[in-house]
Amino acid sequence: MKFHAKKRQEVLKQLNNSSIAFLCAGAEIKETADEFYPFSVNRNFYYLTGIDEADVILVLIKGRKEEERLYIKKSDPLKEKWYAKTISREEAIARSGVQDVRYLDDLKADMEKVIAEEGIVNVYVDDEEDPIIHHGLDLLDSMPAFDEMDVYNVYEIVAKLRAVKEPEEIEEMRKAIHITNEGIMNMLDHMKPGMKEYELQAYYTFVLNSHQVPVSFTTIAASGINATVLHYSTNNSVMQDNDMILFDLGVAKNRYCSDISRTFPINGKYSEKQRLVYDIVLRTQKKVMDAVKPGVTIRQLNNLTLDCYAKGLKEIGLIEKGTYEEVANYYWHSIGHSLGLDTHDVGLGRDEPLRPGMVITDEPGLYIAEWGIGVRIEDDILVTEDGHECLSEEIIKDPDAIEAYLASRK
Ligand SMILES: [Mn+2]
Repeated sequence: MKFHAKKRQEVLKQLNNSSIAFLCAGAEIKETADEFYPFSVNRNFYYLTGIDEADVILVLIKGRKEEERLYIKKSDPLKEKWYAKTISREEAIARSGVQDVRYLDDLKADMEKVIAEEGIVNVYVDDEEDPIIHHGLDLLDSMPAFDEMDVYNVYEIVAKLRAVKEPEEIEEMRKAIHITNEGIMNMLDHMKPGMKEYELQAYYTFVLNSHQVPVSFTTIAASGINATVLHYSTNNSVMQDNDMILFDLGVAKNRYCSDISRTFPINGKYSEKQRLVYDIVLRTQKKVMDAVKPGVTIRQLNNLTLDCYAKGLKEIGLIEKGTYEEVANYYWHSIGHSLGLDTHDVGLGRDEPLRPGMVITDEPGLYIAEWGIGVRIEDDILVTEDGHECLSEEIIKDPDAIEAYLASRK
């Protein structure tokens, strides 16, 4: 992708004068014995470099002149016979566009030189507060030259940039959504009462594996009353004939996430009550989508949701007065969130006006435990100059179309 160099320039612009910023890819984390967890790159580092590999450090220098450098590991021929090759200087240059690529062994000595020659007095690390992940603080501890300096956080600067997507990023998300759709359709083709939720989920996972992509978060496959638990993910119940199944799932394509929810009738036909609830959620979801445009906030969209629900739930006799407090018994999350390199992506506050290039989810749900019914419908929406584009338009959600499709299966 071509935007990394541009983003590094934007970060450099926002640093205080006489500063160094460190952005670390992160390290592999040991699971047990000689096994490691799948590597999960620091997304801010990845955003600025396009490099998805452990133990690489990006250094941005804003001294008397501006500079960018990458520090990589020296290759270890014996290790490479056991595992994979680590990134070479040529590859690092090609992927990131950073021309000055050096070895980690030289980092400390180099930094002492830079501090002296460039008059550096500030240092930025990339510090994620929740969960507490310090990308770079250990590094500073190991370099006494930084002891007396003011320490700043580069996290917010990068997070703000990440909230508005480049066209290449949106393309990756479109690919993730296509694969998600394929996985959902494969489940619909095999869905029948009596299966375990995880058996049906296996048809989804099969499609992901055949594209060699991981899930973007733990798949939720919640039938019947399980769907009233927002993050149910044990997925081990038997799917009953007259129940629905709620899926909340996604794919990560080159780390770019999709996040989709759909709720299907297990036997192919919604019951009257299920259809009542489904229609309220779908009507609300469409109303929210229609309202997405630059300037609107997530909080405003959520209030719109509450208004729709107050009316809808009163109509079907579940609430009396139509207050937000009553609605909160059946809907207690928010209408959506930013989507990108993280499923719950960074950089967009609830009261922040949407801007063109942002991608958000539109995911109202209703959870009616006394009826054993939970419905959530979620699409991924791109904010455009004059409104929005639903990126996940292709994924079936009209209830008549769903019933017709399920009836047409062989
Ligand atoms: Mn979501």
